[in-house]
Amino acid sequence: MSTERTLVLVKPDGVQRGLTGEIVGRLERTGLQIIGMKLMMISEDLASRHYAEHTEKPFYRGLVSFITSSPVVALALEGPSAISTIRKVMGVTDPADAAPGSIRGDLGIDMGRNLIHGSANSEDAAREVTLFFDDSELISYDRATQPWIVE
Ligand code: DAT
Ligand code: MG
Repeated sequence: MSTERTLVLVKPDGVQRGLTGEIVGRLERTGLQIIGMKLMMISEDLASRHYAEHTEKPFYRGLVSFITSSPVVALALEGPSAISTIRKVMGVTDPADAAPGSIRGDLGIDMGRNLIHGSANSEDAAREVTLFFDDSELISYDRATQPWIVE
């Protein structure tokens, strides 16, 4: 298990529905460490860079329109296997197929309102953390609980 960083967005639907605390709580309870967190609006420019891989998809316009429509909460999380751990806690893309116990499975019912973004792989994670956070916004700090989380 290598230490990784990953980017999470609580999407506009999560913030509007008052589920930010519920979602961030689930992320924290994994044991991963929050090293960056902020409420922000995503600009068209940031949205197009973040979702560059989807430019040609039929749902692209709706996706950009949705993600720029209202504030998101952006988080950078760090820890062992952070990327796959967050993807597991999120559930698969379509909430209708996402497992019970996952954020999307428990809290969502529609693909276009799936509550959370999490980096898909190490290349995306490195790119996305840099896209959303300046170095000065990421904080490394010791936790007294660390030995109770990682052997
Ligand atoms: P994920 O967010 O699970 O990484 P993705 O990167 O394939 O999924 O797609 C990005 C977002 O685009 C996804 O969270 C919701 C939306 N999306 C994906 N596929 C879609 C589809 N077939 N129809 C509508 N929206 C879709
Ligand atoms: Mg993705």
